Amino acid sequence: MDDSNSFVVVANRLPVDMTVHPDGSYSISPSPGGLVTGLSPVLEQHRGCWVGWPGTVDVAPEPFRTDTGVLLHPVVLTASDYEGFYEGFSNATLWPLFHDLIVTPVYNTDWWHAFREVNLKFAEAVSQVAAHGATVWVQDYQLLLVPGILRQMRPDLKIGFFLHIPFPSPDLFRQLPWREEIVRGMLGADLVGFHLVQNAENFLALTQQVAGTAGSHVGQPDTLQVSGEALVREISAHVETADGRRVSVGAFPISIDVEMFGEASKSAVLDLLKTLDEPETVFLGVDRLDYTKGILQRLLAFEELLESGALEADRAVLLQVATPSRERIDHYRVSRSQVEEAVGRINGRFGRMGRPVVHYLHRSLSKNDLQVLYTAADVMLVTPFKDGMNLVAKEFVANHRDGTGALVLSEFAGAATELTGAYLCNPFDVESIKRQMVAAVHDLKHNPESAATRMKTNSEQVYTHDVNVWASSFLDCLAQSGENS
Ligand code: GDG
Repeated sequence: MDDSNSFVVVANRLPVDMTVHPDGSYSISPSPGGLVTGLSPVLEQHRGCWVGWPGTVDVAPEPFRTDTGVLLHPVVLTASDYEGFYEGFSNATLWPLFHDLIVTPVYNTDWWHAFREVNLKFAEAVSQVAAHGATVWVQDYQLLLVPGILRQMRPDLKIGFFLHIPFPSPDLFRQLPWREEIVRGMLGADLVGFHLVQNAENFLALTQQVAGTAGSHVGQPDTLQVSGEALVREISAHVETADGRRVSVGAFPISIDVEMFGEASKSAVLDLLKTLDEPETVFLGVDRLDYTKGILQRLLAFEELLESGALEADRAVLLQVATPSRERIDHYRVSRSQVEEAVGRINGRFGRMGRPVVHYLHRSLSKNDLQVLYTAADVMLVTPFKDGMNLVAKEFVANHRDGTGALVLSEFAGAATELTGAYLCNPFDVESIKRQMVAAVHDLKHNPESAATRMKTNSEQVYTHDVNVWASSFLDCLAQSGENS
């Protein structure tokens, strides 16, 4: 196997689904997503390699090339790695901390050790496959330590790091018992990228505190200097590290592959609407079943609108797809049972035989089926308490390029900074969600021109800033970054 790759992506997951059969054999199928689409041209052009976990514990296939020539290099994780690194530190410590403590993070030293060990495994795998002077792009919160470890192992590499989730304010981040190691890990990169300027500013403020210039909270006085202000798709902010490197910091809002989210087949949409008994208004929610996504509050808003008569059960339906996610973690189980209890209650109160008001699926749908739902929906409900970006919102608006439909969007989703035609709500305030749902329905019915202008503003933004813009702007900035000060 060729092991000299000049462009390497490293992410927690490989872009494949691997199934182990009862006889011990396994099959692998590609699972393309936005990240894969955005990076594919670069991966293909540069003899690229993708390092990641194939999704099953204790076994992994040998490295292999995809049809498009990308080398997939699996990292083996044991069941105990998976528990401590993935379910523990990544998803019960970092995830809630970085989403502003919607639930309380757990600080567990064994998990931290597992996190360090697994980050070392990923860094070793990259070090093995990366050519001299290669560009390495590290993805997301599960691999926060990889840039730092890799910098020690391979000073010749150009290293970029992108965080897909929010970066919290320094006051919250400072709770983390291992805060200095994490900051040092991130600063191993030449370019650290976030979705939003606000996230980048939080990170810059934190590094200043590490340097002791803003109150000496974290120690190591006078080792880090911050200059400039974070901008979008440009680098003008830098952190000077103790070893004389200059780390660039910027905002690179992620987007989608617009080709994948055009309008669905008309007949499939008509079939669905017929199955639903031709409702006047179709509300839609599509989320991983995660407590950050605000699914319960959205259901409560729908329920209260039915209760007050602002919506009529004969005329409105809510379709909610909740993709199973992190199901062994307690808070996810609680969240699921709350959502399912609310679905049962609302249907019990307002449904008829053969005509529920909430259609709820707890499974993953094909991209095609998802597209049919997007096209059939009148009002998309995206109401997370906190979200790095939220691609579902962008997929829906790309699907409604003709100006039909309306988007109700949480002001705490990263996408709210770009989708200025959305009906913005505060997801902590059920009244605010209700108001914006009613406003969206009202405009669609009585003010269709205004609704269409809003929707076209949204879709234009996404069509002119797709995932290719995201990937190429990050990689251009990475190419310019990292000069010694
Ligand atoms: C993280 C950050 C950031 C959902 N259900 C199905 C399905 N999906 C797809 C959607 C969308 C993706 O999953 C979800 O992306 P989001 O961005 O909405 O949310 P997270 O999973 O939390 O992603 C987020 C993102 O990373 C990227 O940086 O935007 O803020 O939290 O693409 O379409 N896909 C299929 N069936 C489903 O049932 N096929």
